[in-house]
Amino acid sequence: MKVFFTGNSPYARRARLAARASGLKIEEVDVAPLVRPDQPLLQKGPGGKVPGLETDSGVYLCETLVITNYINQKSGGALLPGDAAAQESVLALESVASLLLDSLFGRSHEKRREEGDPSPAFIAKEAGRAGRCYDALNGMLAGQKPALNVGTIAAVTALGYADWRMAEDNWRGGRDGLAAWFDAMHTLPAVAETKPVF
Ligand SMILES: N[C@@H](CCC(=O)N[C@@H](CS)C(=O)NCC(=O)O)C(=O)O
Repeated sequence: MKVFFTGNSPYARRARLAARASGLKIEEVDVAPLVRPDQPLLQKGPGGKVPGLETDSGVYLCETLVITNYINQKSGGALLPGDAAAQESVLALESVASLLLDSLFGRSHEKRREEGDPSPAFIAKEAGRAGRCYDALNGMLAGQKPALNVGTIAAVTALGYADWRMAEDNWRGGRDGLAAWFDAMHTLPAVAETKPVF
């Protein structure tokens, strides 16, 4: 199995963390830069985005949630707890963190758009959504020990992306429990090794 990534992609980081936590043998293939005529992912599917995953039988998968779900299934459930209630909590965490990352990613691109002025209404709406997500993550993760599952992988990645692209959100402000959890997660080698460089 192969996971295709580029260095600072928060979506690809989720797939890489899932790969490392799964216990499976998964090769990580750096396909940067994505913008070039011979971009290799376009040979595999129409999207050309990271992450991508090639299965052992040569099928190509895209979209982070599909990929992490596939890795979890192939690993026999290494990325989700077995207990039904604990599993639902992890999925609830993954869903909030996923929508936070989508919101941050969209706002970051709106701020950096190359043509025309950024939309203040769009930026304000997404900033409000991100604030609610930070609060929800604080409630879910304060006091939790570091561990890798689909929920914590999505959360640490979204917050790492916020540090890089949305420092003005100051997500740590008034959320000491979430900040302590985030720091503790970086004692895990996989998390420290995949941290975005900025
Ligand atoms: N919905 C996709 C988003 C992935 C995504 O947007 N990846 C970015 C890098 S962070 C990308 O590949 N961008 C290249 C492009 O837009 O062509 C997912 O969940 O995997």
